[in-house]
Amino acid sequence: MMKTIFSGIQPSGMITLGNYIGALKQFVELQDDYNCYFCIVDEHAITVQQDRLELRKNIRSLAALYVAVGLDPAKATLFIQSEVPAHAQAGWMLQCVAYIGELERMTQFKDKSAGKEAVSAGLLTYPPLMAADILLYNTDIVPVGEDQKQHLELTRDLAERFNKKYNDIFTIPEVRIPKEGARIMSLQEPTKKMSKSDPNQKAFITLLDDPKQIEKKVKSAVTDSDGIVKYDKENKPGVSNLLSICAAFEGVPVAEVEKRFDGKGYGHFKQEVADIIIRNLAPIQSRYHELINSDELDRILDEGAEKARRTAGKTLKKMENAMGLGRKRK
Ligand code: ATP
Ligand code: LTN
Repeated sequence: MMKTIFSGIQPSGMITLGNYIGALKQFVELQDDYNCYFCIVDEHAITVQQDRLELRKNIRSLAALYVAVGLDPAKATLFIQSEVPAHAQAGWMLQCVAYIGELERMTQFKDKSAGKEAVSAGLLTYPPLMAADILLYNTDIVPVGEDQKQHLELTRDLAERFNKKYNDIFTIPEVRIPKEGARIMSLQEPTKKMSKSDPNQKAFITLLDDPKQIEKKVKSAVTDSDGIVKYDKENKPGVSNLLSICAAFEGVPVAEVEKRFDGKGYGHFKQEVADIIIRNLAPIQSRYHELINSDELDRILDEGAEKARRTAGKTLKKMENAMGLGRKRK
């Protein structure tokens, strides 16, 4: 039987090169060989305050990007998390299986709550909801960027704990992290990951930035004063990051890109990096603009939600039966 893949991206801002290289690009590569579900996890996005209209816009934009990067709705199920109520329901059940201590140890929680006064309870209980997303589809593999590894480990722990305590119903999922570009760094602080909710716009490139913006952002990317294009993550994080971006776009090892710039200065290097990004994003952007206001996009999302509801509903019933909720149903 075909194995199942599930992954999600938060509509918490414009999709960045980090999201593309770490997640979306893998999704496209996997869709032919797996039964795929790709979700727009809007319920995860509201763990931090979102503007209502912005959130709506970002949800639709992410949906259009899913298709524009090459996901084929005939092969992969594309849907919005909040349109499949089983996620929130299963998320609650898994919150009751998770321990506060293990949730407090999550680095994403620590990073996002650091220095804040009012931290939502949802920010802490985010991982059981993510576990619900994954486990509802009997997922075998979860393609994500490096930063999600810890959440995946927790998902496996929760699934195993549930299987042992209640009934053996969950498949234990495996994480899949790309070889190149699993962690694209901020262009302004290359020791920090590129993040779509970074308040500094110059820190990230979005999939919808125009050529001028891309060129400007790459040219102002923080590097070093060596003047040598060489991959050295420790001592040259900025240059290494730009090399990783090229390697990921071209699907070649970093060493190969590095060789091409042997003896070349940063000015030349950055121009080439900008050109590679612009060239690769152009077809995505033109498809995006065709889709964004189309009825086709709504049809895709309606069908996706319907299919997701069917699969998720079956697992939810099994979970309710295992835990003894409500009355026994088939
Ligand atoms: P936010 O800033 O709102 O936390 P984000 O940009 O970190 O968002 P997510 O929606 O949390 O993005 O992540 C979606 C997917 O993109 C995940 O699989 C995540 O691992 C991947 N991803 C996010 N940032 C990067 C990055 N800098 N490099 C590689 N992959 C990334
Ligand atoms: N936690 C992820 C987003 C996410 C996800 C998922 C990823 C929510 N549910 C299920 C994979 C599978 C993030 O912050 N990037």
